Amino acid sequence: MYDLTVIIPTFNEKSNIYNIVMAVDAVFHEHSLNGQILVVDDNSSDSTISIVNDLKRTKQNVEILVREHDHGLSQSVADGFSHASSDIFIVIDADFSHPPALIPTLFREIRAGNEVVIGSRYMEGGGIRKWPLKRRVISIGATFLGRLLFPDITDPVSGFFAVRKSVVEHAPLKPRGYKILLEVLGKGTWQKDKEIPFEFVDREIGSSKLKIRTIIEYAQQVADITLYSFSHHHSAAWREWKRIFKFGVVGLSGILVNLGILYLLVSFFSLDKDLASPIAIELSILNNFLWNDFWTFRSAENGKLSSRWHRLAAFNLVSVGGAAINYGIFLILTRWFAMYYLAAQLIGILIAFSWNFLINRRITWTRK
Ligand SMILES: Nc1nc2c(ncn2[C@@H]2O[C@H](COP(=O)(O)OP(=O)(O)OP(=O)(O)O)[C@@H](O)[C@H]2O)c(=O)[nH]1
Ligand SMILES: [Mg+2]
Repeated sequence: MYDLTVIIPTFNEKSNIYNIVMAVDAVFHEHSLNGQILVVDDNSSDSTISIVNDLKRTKQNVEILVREHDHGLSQSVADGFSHASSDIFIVIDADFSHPPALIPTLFREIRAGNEVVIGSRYMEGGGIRKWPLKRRVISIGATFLGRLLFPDITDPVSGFFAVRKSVVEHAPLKPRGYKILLEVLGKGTWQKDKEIPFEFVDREIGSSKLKIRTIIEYAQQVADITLYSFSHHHSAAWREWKRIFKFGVVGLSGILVNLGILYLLVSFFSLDKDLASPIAIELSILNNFLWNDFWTFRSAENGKLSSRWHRLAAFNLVSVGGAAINYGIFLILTRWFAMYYLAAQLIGILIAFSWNFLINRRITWTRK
């Protein structure tokens, strides 16, 4: 039994495989880690397999799994999970895009109680070197979709991560495409995660395998995880649906507060309507803020805006923006598209609601 297993998926990596295995093993030695190296190869047609077999003669901790069916990166990593001889898995590319030197950090963070530890390109301190614009745009799009499901995670599609066996052991992974991490986050059982920044370096040697099909498969995967979360309430994405639901309930309560106060001010305090309305609006924003802060996002770590006053200010600004969006959409739909005014207002409300939730989730109630 090893303390950890480093899983290296490979397909035609003859120019990298020797160096990456040696580099990972050197890190094990340097940090006195009892680690296994598991190469999961999709029956490469170059010499990748024989190079690993040569390495195995001198290094007992090196294993290779050669797959002959169901070719694919995610499938290979999932097979690696079930063949590893330890309880902690770290996945790393063969082409030195991910720094082996971070392996001990990922391992330590898992030991410290995190169940998933992600090497992030998109958090402060992380980055991407030498990527053509097209790759950047695709990656940012993919990350955006993934972040809708896991808003606290900056890089839910990273290929460099550590995970405990217990997270994936019973998970009905349906691996396809390139984004095995998203599948792990969506179907696995976990509560605590952590991200570590790193700089992704584009491969120097060997060829890239990104195809247009990859993008389609990714969209299917996001849809599949979304459906899964509706029926599996232990999943991480379900935690997010609960927040959205609570945010909606709070929004409805805000309407009652808004109308109630307006009525009180006008009927009982004989206040001028034009003055009473903005007061009622502001008090309903305050109502919503308090409910969201104490209920919807009670368990949020509130890393970025740690002071409640700052969160209130942010929420207020976002709400004013939401109201402007609501009104703008109302005007556009009724004037330009001659839409029935109530339908136009409803569409405005729904879009403003999405705006309010997404922006507040990113700014007001987000972790550091
Ligand atoms: N087992 C297996 N490994 C794969 C497959 N496709 C890619 N890999 C490996 O997965 C890792 C990441 O693949 P890359 O081709 O580097 O993907 P990328 O980093 O998105 O793209 P480039 O670096 O630009 O080529 C590398 O170690 C590849 O050898 C596959 O179908 N099966
Ligand atoms: Mg690569």
